[in-house]
Amino acid sequence: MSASDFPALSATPLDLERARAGLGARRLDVKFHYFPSIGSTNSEARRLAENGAAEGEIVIAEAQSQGRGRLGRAWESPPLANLYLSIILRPHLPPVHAPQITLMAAVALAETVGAFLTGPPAIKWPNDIVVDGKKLAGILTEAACDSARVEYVILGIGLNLNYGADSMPAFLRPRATSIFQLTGQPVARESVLRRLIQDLDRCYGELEASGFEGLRERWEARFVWRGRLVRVELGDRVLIGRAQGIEPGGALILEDDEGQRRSIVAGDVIPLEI
Ligand code: BT5
Repeated sequence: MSASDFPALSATPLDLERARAGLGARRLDVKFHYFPSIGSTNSEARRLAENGAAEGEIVIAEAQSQGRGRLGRAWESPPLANLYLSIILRPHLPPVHAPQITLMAAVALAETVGAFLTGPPAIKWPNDIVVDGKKLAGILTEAACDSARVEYVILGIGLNLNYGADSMPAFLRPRATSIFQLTGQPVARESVLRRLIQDLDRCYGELEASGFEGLRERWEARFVWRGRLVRVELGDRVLIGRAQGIEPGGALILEDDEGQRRSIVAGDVIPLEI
């Protein structure tokens, strides 16, 4: 089967009423801002948050012309095939704990996609969901903080659903996948969206109620590189060591040959052994 075998499903715009049906979100009072096409849902969500938008407002688009990853990288966002959304959160967290939103979202996202796959998805610190070594989803969180509190967090999620390999640019094919590629079946995007919001709502509630400790075990259970030798690129520096899990605050623990432990707050992690 190829992507062109299900044009009707892949070309159908999102039915947000269908996604909402039976949603029952408690923590997030979901309100959609829908765009057939947009530059970046994160940028629009930021604009809305700056103008006072409430927690739970969600910018969602069928396509992005300037979908963003971290560090100026691009997120491939072809029309009508996947999910691209950005949720406005106004968490009661000290700024130092803002990175926990990314970790919480990774747990929720892994639980969501796990419901649509036979094999377990893995979490690649800090922001990727991978299956069989290929990236299925990415998270881009952007926070506005002052010294005492987080004003808002934009939680951006790109999740590949009905993205056929033949629709991907060649550079992406060896490193990315989709639910369709993994199962051979197209998936109703509304079902995944509903489930994703429910899982985020639940995990966000847990984070606010009991901190990241309550989610940490589930995060660690899916952590793909525990004990493995990795290279961490920190912009101008490179560190090598074994990834040993995460700290309560969400930093990656890297242990070098001499047993020295370091906390990595942000960076790119590349495995050095299979
Ligand atoms: C991420 O960045 O993984 C965060 C991606 C967040 C995208 C969402 S979509 C909705 C919201 N609005 C936005 O503008 N962004 C968010 P990073 O770890 O930097 O990974 C980027 C890398 O992933 C790229 O350099 C590619 O190698 C790869 N990539 C790009 N598009 C992809 C896709 N559709 N699926 C899988 N991998 C992709």
